[in-house]
Amino acid sequence: MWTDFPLLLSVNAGASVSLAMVLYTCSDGKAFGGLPGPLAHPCGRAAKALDEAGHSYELKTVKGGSLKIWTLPKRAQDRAEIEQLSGQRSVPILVLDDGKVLTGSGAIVDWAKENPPQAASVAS
Ligand SMILES: N[C@@H](CCC(=O)N[C@@H](CS)C(=O)NCC(=O)O)C(=O)O
Repeated sequence: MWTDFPLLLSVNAGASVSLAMVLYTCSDGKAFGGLPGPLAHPCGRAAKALDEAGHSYELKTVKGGSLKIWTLPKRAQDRAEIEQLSGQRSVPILVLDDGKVLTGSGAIVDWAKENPPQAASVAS
């Protein structure tokens, strides 16, 4: 039988939940990020910028890629998590400690340059 039972939530004011940053890339991961200019692979470019800035993060690779046309039939399935997180299917995306999502290598590279690890953890 259902009774009016108060929902008790225990909140520890001093506690903080720390989530690791997650970089999602295609299956090429960090590869080819150091190639010059337009030849650099977007996912590798994002990873390189984070590495050079000294950020630690979890790397998750997803299947598919616009040039890998044989993966097209499974694109929606392969990129479901990316779509849920960012509203589109392209990688790289970076999920910050606070849950904010950065989409695209340009945004990730800019963020890495502007937010050294210490500033990033103080701000969150
Ligand atoms: N302009 C984007 C391009 C990113 C891009 O081409 N990503 C590929 C993987 S390397 C991708 O996910 N393409 C979309 C798709 O496969 O659906 C950026 O610089 O981040």
